Amino acid sequence: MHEVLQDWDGENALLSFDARTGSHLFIALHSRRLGPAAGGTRLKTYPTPADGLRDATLLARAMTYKMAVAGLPMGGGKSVLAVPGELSPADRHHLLVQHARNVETLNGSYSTGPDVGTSSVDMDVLHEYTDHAFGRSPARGGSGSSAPDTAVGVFHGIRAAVAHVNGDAALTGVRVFVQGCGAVGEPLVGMLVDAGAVVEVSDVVPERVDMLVRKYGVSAAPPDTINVECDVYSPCALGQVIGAAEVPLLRCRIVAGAANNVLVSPDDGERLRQAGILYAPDFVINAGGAVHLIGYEGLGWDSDRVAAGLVGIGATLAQIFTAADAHGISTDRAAERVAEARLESAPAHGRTLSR
Ligand code: PPY
Repeated sequence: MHEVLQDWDGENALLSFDARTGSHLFIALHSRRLGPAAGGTRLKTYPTPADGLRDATLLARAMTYKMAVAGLPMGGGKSVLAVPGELSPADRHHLLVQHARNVETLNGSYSTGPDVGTSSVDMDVLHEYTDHAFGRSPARGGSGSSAPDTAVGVFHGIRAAVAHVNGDAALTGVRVFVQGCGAVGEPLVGMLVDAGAVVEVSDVVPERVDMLVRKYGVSAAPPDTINVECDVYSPCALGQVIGAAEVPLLRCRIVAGAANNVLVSPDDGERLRQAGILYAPDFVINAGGAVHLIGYEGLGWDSDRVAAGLVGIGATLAQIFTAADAHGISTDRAAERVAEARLESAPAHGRTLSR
């Protein structure tokens, strides 16, 4: 675990262990340069506790860059609840309470929200013990699931990428492979089909694939394949799907999906560029969830303002694609430069949320 922290450039990490459930609880607070840190709580089983901590630290860094590029006045953080396996409802509740207490000790320098393995209902539980949980259910005063708006942001991003490659954002007849059809992937499939795209889907849960095939008339690819011939490959499940071994297998012109940390390493961005594949940087294209949560709950935006923020994801990507071409660098690097410029123009010391 110390090695994980030595390899990381974040501000602070909170590590604890819950004996009742055998779970490790991690909060990684990467940067508060642009405001108090925020980022979701991921609940999942990892091969080792150090893998969970590494995931938290890398995801927290991605949140810093996501907020910076999206122009949101927040820093980056992320939580990981590394569970040994499926928990009983009572144990899961217990673990969430422990997590809420940890969040509360940070006094607002970090706020959480839903992520892979957690939902609005879990945020309702956290909120009983801390004020610093975004994404509660509407019945409990929250803005509800951010997943549909994440899908809207990805949809705008796919259009921007198609426009950059084809000179036209129209999706009619464009072949899109959506890998992972959960809370974000499914609404994305619906929007793509409505826009006339030819959609192929895959998921680790066969019933989900069957449902989408019936509901939208899309075709199905086996899970774990990435060499699907298409125009746009849209990874919407877990990250780390594109490494040195995968780039040569890809049969697409564009990679544009909702998953966090899609690339195994930053070098993979350059590998994609050299392969002639346009990559929509994950922390730019998947910012719709953050726009939704921070917009509605942190900044008091109405739905028109949030919708404009989601459209802005496409516009920002178009600028990043153009800048990458102009400088002969990967789109990932071009997006990092946008984030780094915003971060460098901010005061060096983190601020705490005053409300
Ligand atoms: C993400 O975009 O990956 C998030 O974690 C979204 C988020 C943003 C702000 C607070 C909590 C979760």
